[in-house]
Amino acid sequence: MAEITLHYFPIYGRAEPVRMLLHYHGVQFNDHHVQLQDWPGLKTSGFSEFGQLPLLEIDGRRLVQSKAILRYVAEKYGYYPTDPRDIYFVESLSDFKEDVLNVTMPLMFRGEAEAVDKWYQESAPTVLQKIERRLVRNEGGNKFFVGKSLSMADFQIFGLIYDLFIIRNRANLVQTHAPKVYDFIQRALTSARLKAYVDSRPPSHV
Ligand SMILES: N[C@@H](CCC(=O)N[C@@H](CS)C(=O)NCC(=O)O)C(=O)O
Repeated sequence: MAEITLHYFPIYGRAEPVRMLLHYHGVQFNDHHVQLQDWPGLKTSGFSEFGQLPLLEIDGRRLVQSKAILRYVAEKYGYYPTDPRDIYFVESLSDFKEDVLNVTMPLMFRGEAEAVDKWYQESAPTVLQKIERRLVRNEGGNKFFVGKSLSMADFQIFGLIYDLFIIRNRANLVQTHAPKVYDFIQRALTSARLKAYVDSRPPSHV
């Protein structure tokens, strides 16, 4: 089988749901961490169509744009719905997650502790409550985010909550403002492959 390679910086960020889905599904892939000093050369080489990472080499193609990459692997491995209503719920959640990342990633990157704390205190509760409401309106919140089976949205929200709250000692915020989401995270961690991955991955530089 042709090799699959994911190129991204040594951070979780925009590539992590793709890594999580591939690990969960048991897909072998090379997880290439591009070091910052190597990036300017790679960027100007035209390797990435839009001059950004992540980039996934798969099926003889180079795919760019993290959400499109995730959608591609979700379709390929069976985590993308076919019903238009479910597609809407997956995509709107995906866009909401992106809105959150667009705020939090620059904050984390700049490493301004005060601004980060302010975000957790003032904005995080509302974000969590919105995600909780989405989960609860599907099957009472006891299963998946969309429909009756695991979808791309579950990987995105798992990645967002796990990396933004659980590993940053903010699990209490999730328990308080999004208890069903907290249970969802615990359920996801019963997947041996996903758990093995998150327990063994290198720390994110951001
Ligand atoms: N919309 C793009 C954004 C990609 C993006 O901003 N990538 C950043 C890292 S998270 C990057 O490549 N930065 C280096 C650069 O732009 O030179 C996506 O979702 O993939």
